[in-house]
Amino acid sequence: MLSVPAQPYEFDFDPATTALVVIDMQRDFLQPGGFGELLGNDVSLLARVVPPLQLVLAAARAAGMLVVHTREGHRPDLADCPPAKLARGRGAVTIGSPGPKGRILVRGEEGHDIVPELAPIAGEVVLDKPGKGAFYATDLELLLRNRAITHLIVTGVTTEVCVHTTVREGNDRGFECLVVSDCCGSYFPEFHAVGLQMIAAQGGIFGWVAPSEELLAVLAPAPVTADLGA
Ligand code: TIU
Repeated sequence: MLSVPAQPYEFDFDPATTALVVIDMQRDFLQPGGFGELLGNDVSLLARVVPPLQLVLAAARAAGMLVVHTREGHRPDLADCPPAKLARGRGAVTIGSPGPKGRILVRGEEGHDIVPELAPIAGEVVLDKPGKGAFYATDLELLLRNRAITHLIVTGVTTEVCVHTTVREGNDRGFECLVVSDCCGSYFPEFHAVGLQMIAAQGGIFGWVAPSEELLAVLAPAPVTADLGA
């Protein structure tokens, strides 16, 4: 059992029963011309999430943890996109419209895929989801229960939208969720800050929050150097 100093108190977990969940680190949210920019956001604000998340991903892999990558998006015929989602924002350009990285938020298009720095490797779960939460209309809960997963370490974008929705869904299903603060990001820094506070407030109403530094210190501790003076 490992113990990470966190808010509101330490998060205890066993890597064997914990999954790292990487939410929607897709070109469509992180790079120009995708869904994030279409919604009026400065997508460059999310780039800072990538370096610490690379370290956490490497540590989770080294610890043999289950890794789940999610992607928000839709079938090419948009049959799984609610009309309300398609219409939201009243834009001329919307989900399914052509963009510089292919059709926006459509599965199989370049923009829909995960940024190369965080590309999944063989054996990892890549979960396509039509909504904000990773449990809605997916087989995520079944996959986790089959692996006896009880704890989730949640990262990705955006903090107050897909990360928050997923943590709320996971918490209601009985999963213990740790959100890694610098491995999540938002187009709105104030939403990021308050979103994290909302998770850990009230004794951890939705879960725990800790920076990657604290997680890495227990998951990937520096190799012990020999005491040559002895
Ligand atoms: N992945 C995710 O958070 N989807 C969004 O639409 N986020 C926004 O912040 N818009």
